[in-house]
Amino acid sequence: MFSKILIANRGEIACRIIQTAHRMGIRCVAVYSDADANARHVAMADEAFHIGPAPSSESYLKADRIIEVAKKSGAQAIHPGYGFLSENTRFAEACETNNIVFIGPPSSAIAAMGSKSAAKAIMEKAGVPLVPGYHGDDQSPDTLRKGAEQCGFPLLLKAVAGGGGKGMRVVERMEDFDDALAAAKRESKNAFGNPDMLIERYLTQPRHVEIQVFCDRDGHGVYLAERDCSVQRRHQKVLEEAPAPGLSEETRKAMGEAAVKAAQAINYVGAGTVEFLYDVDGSFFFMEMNTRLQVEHPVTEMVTGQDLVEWQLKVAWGDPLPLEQAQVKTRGHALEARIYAEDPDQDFLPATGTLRYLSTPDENVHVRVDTGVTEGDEISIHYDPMIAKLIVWDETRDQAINRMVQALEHYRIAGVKTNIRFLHALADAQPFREAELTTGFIEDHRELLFPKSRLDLHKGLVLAAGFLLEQRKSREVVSTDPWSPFGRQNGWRMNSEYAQPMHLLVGEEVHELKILERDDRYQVMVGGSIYHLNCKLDDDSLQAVINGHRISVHGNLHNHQLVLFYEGDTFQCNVFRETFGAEELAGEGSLEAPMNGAIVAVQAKVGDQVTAGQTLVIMEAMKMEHAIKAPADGVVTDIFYAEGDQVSEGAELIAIETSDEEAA
Ligand code: MV4
Repeated sequence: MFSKILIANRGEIACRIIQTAHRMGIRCVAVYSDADANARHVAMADEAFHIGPAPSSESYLKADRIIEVAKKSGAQAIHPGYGFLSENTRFAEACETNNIVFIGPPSSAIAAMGSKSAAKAIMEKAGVPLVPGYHGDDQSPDTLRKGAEQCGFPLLLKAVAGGGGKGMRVVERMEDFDDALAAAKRESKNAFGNPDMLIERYLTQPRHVEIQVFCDRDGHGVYLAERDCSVQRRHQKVLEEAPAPGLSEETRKAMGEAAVKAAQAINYVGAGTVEFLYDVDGSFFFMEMNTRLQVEHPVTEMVTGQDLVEWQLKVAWGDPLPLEQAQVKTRGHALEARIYAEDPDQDFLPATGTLRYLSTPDENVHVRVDTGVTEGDEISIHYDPMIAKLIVWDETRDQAINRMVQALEHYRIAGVKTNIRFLHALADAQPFREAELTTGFIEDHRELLFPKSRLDLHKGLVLAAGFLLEQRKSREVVSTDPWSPFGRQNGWRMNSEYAQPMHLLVGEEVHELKILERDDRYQVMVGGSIYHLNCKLDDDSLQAVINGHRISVHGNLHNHQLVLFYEGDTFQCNVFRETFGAEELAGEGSLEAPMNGAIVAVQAKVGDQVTAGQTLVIMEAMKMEHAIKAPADGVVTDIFYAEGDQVSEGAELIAIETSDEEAA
């Protein structure tokens, strides 16, 4: 077996590969960009080499540099993971030329699947079912029109050079065909530099079912069950599962055998996926073949009990397949949810920021978390915004869904917007439980997938108050930090008859709460209602009883931003200092922007002598002004922004050298 391999990737897949390699006693070399110097995959590897700046075009896509590192480090093989160089024929060739094993198929197999029409021709010859239609070289309008007539309507025009849903156009009637063809050709010429089209019968309610295949160097092939990846959004997979619900044993076998034939037709070696469109009547048609290990491979691992990276390493080394077809068994049901940094309420706009609080569900036989990040890491614009894959397993699909819903409730992230609440709604939606799986699922069930908040406003406010009060109590005892807002003496008097005010900003509205404390119980008055609150905080976990209803939430307070986590949902508010006046809880002690916002004023110059508490910069964010104050006496050494600049949360605004530092 190899003794040392290089992983030409980053993030969760690099970590996942290293984990298996280490279990097999193989050393791992990582590569990293400027942005990833402190990344988890670098820390996990035995050694790591810097390969360039943050943009992947200057780092993870630099084939020559990576091969150089492999040679320098003595790595015998390169695992490309997915994305980046994983399906790049020139990279696979370059490995071959340099006597480095490419842990993937031969470059000829990657090339064979690169063109849709060539792939279809190969599959047709191998006897793999194709969607009826036309995929010939003759692109004259007459031939295409004849192809359309034979195919029938509705039909789909697909760009030969397209992929991932790009360059497709539905045509409903022959009368529309000529115009649609001309438009599709123009688009494809612009987008892919190739106007060629193929024609397929359009399936209106298809499912995406794909087969995991594996081939060794002796030409033996097996299939390891299938995955249903129908739940997608704009051709991005969101939830995947194995096995595909409702697939008959007969269809499974026929599809599996067709997939192995497809792989063998191109002399495939290693892990591959053959994607099929599966129609309601049980028929299936070849769509495309992915010549890499896929993101969603863990669901296959969970139901087969096999480690696919271990299989890849063995096959790449030249070993025969670990199992024969008859030995491949599946058990139970697995689901995978992709946790992304994105905002479902803003059309899934990718989100960036610091994972300032990150708590993951416990891993066990039912729950697996594949991730490449840890608390404090940055989600940047440079790479895919996937934070983690959450994978669950149980004996039945229904039980697996319950596991997923619960595991999502235990996945808590603050600092970056995520799709966790959306995934929770999706997994818990009745049509999903009933396995109403089609590629239109998300579009067809929008009303279920953007639910109202799981905490009503008053309950959220009362819980927020409870969290803040209990956290302050616990910190009063231990805090010796003079800058801690919890160490302050003004404002609160406990056990007094005077109802203390508290101001919480939710969205754009400030809510005033009045709180009375008596014998460790609180009375919270808000919006004319009175709530009896009893609560206990243990680290970040709050057990509260509100008017006789026991409820538990987790919370994270960062500067003045409080996030409560409840049943997969979050409740967020900003906390004002409890004294009257515009000052807030946060500010002092930090020279960082407390949130995304704009600079309103800079009240210091480089070289100024400033005193503790002096306002240096004023920011506006979420309709409030925030004063950034000097934490101690010192001299301003740098100012990083000017009036009118937009800054993101956590950005250093100003640097001061404190008098202590000077003395030291
Ligand atoms: C189709 C189809 C319906 N009929 N082909 C989209 C991505 C590309 N690889 C193939 N795709 C489709 N091809 C025929 N003849 C519907 C889709 C399709 C789809 C397929 C799989 C997963 C999600 C999808 C979402 C929209 C459309």
